[in-house]
Amino acid sequence: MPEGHALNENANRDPCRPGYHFLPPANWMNDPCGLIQWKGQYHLFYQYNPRAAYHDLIHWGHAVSEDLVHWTHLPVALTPTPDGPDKDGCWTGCAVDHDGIPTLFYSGVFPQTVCIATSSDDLLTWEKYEGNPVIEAPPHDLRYQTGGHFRDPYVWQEGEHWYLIIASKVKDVGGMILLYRSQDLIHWEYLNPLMVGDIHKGDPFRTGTMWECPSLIQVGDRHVLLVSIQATPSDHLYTVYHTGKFEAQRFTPETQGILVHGGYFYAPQVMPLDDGRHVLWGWLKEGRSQRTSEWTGWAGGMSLPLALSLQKDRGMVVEPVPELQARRREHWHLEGLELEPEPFKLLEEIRGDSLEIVAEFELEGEAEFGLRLRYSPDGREQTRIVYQAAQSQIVVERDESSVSPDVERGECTAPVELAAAELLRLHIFLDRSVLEVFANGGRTCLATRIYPLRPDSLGLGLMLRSGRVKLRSMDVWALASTWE
Ligand code: DQQ
Repeated sequence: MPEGHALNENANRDPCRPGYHFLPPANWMNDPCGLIQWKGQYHLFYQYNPRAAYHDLIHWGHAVSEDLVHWTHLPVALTPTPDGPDKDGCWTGCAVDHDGIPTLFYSGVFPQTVCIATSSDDLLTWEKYEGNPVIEAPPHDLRYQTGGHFRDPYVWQEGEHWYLIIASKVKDVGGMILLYRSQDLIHWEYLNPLMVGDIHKGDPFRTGTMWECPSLIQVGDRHVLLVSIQATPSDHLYTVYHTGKFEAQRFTPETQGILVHGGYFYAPQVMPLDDGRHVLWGWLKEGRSQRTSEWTGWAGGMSLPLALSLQKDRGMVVEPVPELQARRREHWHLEGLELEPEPFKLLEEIRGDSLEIVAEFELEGEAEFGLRLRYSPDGREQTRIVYQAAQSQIVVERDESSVSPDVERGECTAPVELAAAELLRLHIFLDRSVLEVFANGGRTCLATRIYPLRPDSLGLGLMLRSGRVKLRSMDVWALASTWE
């Protein structure tokens, strides 16, 4: 095991632990950070407590991949320095290439500050800047309003300047992003707020009390601003995107929306790839108690790598990268099936807890239909992915997803607007306790968690509640785990 990691045998015995999503060897993980492609390799850093399965004394874990699919753990990259500005944790930040010198920006806590570290051995080991912190507090005039909340720096270069945005809040008003500028990455000049939220606004979504993990990327002739929204320190709502223009130190938003629905995907960061793609990962939170996480010895995982792009109407599209097809193993294909109302029948030949499903449905009128998965032979454990045409939404119904009393239940929903006669196309990834659903080419994404306990909760079937629906085609693959 590389330096700084610890194993916990319980983690590998937990049947809910995902097999093909990126996870640390054990213990706690939250935000991806410092994502960078360096000399062709993909480097993933993440918020990490290597000692226990809860958020405490956060380090930066580190892994590398040649293909976005298989990962190798590397030594822990950043460890809090006793008596340093990061003595209580190395929180989220980013990575930049500073004329050939890999440079990490991260949040020192407490108080919250901006610190940097550089590497001279291709990202393997990191040296903290002796003058840390490079920004020691929010701008003086804003100190009272921000309450010292000032974290998650994100840095990029434009012309002869470096820009930095950082998350904050204005007391009783809402979240805020602050903009800074520098020529040397050490001395930073505060410019202005880039965006301020409104805690009273509920439409089209709530914008919370505090913002976290901002990032700004250029996609074609537009910019995309990602912000993760916190309602209370323990209530992470979701990540929202704004498309628009960043010009003359101001961001003018044009469209906005929730990036991934469901309530379990948070704090994503984008890795710009050499081939021009923008690939992002988000933290997948747990949906069971901290007590269970501590018992099983692990908590938190990374989403699949998702490619972000913009449609002509500036709508956001987020799709799993095609490299993931390397995981496909056994394959099943079905086509031309009229869905039938009860009694519900399983697709007898298809079973699994690690599956990829691509399905296309033709529907008439206000149909309600979908799939059941992780289905136990007696139906006591099952999770349903349902499309409700009348409500133009997909719903993941989790009330019976586990016989365990210690799991979050209820519905996770996401809007899916279909044009007249448009097919419903679902792309589903199931990885034991992780369920990610992409509808109609990534126009809608939803991520959620389920924790079936029974080893025979492996069934898959189609269901119809109302209307007429034909399955035009369905492909299912069993997926190999990360370490195969
Ligand atoms: N998690 C980090 C913070 C960030 C939050 C701490 C978001 O830097 O604001 O681990 O999950």
